[in-house]
Amino acid sequence: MFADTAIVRVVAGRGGDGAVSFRHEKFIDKGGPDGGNGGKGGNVVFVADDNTNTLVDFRMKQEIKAQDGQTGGKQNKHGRNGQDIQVKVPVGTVVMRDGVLVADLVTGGEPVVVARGGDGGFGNAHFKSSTRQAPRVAELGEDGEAFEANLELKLLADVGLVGMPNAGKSTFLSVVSNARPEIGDYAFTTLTPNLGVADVNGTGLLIADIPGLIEGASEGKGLGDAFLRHIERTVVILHLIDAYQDDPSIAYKTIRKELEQYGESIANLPEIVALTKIEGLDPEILQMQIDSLKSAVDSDVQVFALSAQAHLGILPVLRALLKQVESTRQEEAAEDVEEVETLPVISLDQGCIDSGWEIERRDNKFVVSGAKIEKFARRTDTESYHGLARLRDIMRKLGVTHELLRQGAKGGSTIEIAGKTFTLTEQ
Ligand SMILES: Nc1nc2c(ncn2[C@@H]2O[C@H](COP(=O)(O)OP(=O)(O)OP(=O)(O)O)[C@@H](O)[C@H]2O)c(=O)[nH]1
Ligand SMILES: [Mg+2]
Repeated sequence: MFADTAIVRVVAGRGGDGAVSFRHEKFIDKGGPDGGNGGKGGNVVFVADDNTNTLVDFRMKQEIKAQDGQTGGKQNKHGRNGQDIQVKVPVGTVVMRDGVLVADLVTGGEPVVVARGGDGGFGNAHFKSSTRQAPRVAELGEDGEAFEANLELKLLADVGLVGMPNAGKSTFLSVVSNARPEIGDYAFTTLTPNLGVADVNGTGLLIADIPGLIEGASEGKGLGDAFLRHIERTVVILHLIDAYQDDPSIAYKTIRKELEQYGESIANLPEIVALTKIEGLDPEILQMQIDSLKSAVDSDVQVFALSAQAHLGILPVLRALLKQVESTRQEEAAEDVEEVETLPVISLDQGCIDSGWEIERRDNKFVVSGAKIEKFARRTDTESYHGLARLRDIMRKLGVTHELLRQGAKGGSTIEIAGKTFTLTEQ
């Protein structure tokens, strides 16, 4: 079975909790704190794999979960980090979360972290200082990222073959490349995309052949237009048209309309048009067909005539395709250079978490938000006296407490940070 879309829940590992522990030694009544840190939760990692070409495996999976980090132990023993889970996906897989792009796996073998494991909490040994000899506070581990991932496979080919069913797309691919797609004298022989590499003067051209389109494909007629997603990332469209019909420009316009309906990502791609199966055609009739097509296409669109079966007129088409691919790739490379030059340098240093915060009144609560204070709150065990004491201390240092009081909060007021609730002061 072929599948080019799938939905799967990805769950990264939770960080392990830090431990509270004190050294027990002979003759020493109470030693220093020795509770170790929790381990980091494992990441969910996708790797684009050249030998995988469908997302069908994900149709069977409900959830992909990485290992949790382990809790810290006595004697400064750090909890073990949770193991990453690595999953193979086809090259060209796009991962979306709530309509936002998370990852685009365009390079084979390159691992991409899709969901990040939670950090482990610090054990009490971490909180020892000259003024605090016996800290009883330890942090909780943080949850790993978890979300429903929408996967879509969008092939990364140079050339996309489009046309009506039976136009000769698969035959063309089989003649110019190493691919051996199914060919038949009936509509919808091709049910899933085929890929092949054509060798043009020593340069490889990756060509994608998809099922035929018919009028109304964008409304789901025939096999619909879902397979057009595989054409979206190609450089150029090769639109093939069967020469055995009264007026090939009608077929051309029909398919063109479906491409426009699909959207700009395809409608704006450069296009090359070719009449197929011309080996037995009377030259005068062929010329009429070509003229009719030329009057229908935009002035910058080239029109060719070929026969895949008789190996006629193929090379000029391949050369024109290659020329288009090379010039587009050159333009893209130039654009990339410009982007690199103008992009500001963004530091990904985890230490630079925004310490800004704000307070909002909601129901009877004071809700505090802000990256840094929320991170601390997530790591706080609100059941623990020492944990809460530390969080309240951090709130004081960041100036949150002062502002809360100014806004009318009292000792018994409910404070909410990162979904955790507690009172402003110890009651
Ligand atoms: N005479 C002649 N017949 C051809 C030529 N190319 C393809 N055909 C025939 O046309 C029919 C359709 O060919 P396919 O390559 O399967 O067409 P397709 O466009 O892939 O069709 P779908 O997969 O259904 O969209 C087959 O019977 C082929 O043998 C050609 O150059 N000359
Ligand atoms: Mg076919």
